[in-house]
Amino acid sequence: MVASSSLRFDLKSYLKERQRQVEAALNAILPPQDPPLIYESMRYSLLAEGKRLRPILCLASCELAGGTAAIALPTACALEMVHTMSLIHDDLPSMDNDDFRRGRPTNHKVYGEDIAILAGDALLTYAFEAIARHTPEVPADRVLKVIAALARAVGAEGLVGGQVVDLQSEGRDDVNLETLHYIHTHKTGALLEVSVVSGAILAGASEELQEQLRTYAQKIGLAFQVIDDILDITATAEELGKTAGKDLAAKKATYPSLLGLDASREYADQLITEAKAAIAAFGAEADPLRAIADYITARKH
Ligand code: GRG
Repeated sequence: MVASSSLRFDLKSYLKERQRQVEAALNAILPPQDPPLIYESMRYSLLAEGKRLRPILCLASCELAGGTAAIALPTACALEMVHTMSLIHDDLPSMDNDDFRRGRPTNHKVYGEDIAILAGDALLTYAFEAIARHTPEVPADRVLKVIAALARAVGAEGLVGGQVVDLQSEGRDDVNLETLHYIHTHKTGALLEVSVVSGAILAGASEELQEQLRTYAQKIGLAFQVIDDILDITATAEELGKTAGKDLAAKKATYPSLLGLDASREYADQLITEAKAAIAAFGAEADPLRAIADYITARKH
């Protein structure tokens, strides 16, 4: 049962305020420095218009688990840095070869491939430095757990693994649901999962609460990707801030291509119901996470 209080929760204002908070923190934690070119390139993609979903999930989860947003803010920034670097590298000519991202030309289009690769590398390494250096008020064992969980989510067990299988699957017509599931749970789901779980770890959540939040995150992570696949077909490039129809053009296996549009939407709805069921034991303190789950299926970009 979903708490009725979530229906009264003002998600629009919540997201706006949290986006403002995260963007101010990102701007402060990564100011322009020397050598100017690399910092300019890093900031170009990091501060471009994004939903800030991963940092917001981290803050919300930390608060649900009894912590403050302040203790999770450096980790929230790190999550956005990792996410941004994955977008920069994903857009490179050797990967997805995309010209447009977050409503502007992709990083390599502006700075060249060499600097774009280095900007991604620098964002990735700085993410871990930011957590380690800027989380002094949290016990060191929790910070260490967050660093280990993020490293695992990003490497060959997570984003990198998902991206590799995605690249290997390109142009093949025998990609089945199992492979698609692997790609998405690793390429997209792993970072969303660690976003939620890291907030809980920083707050000192019990193992039980961490697992409830992990289930919530896994469900919304998959739903997020199913909706992403649907939007690639149904939304315009203007709405998406990136090229639309790319999956179709590349004949990529997607949930709509394997299940059909209607069944894909039903699947996303079912995942969101399951996500909310995982946190049903909580009251109004879980309203942000419930509302974000609903937003994932309602979003237009
Ligand atoms: C992480 C070491 C390392 C390397 C990168 C390129 C790569 C390996 C992985 C690809 C990961 C990727 C781009 C997954 C897609 C995730 C996704 C659905 C992105 C869109 O997220 P939104 O809609 O974007 O939250 P905004 O711009 O709003 O933040």
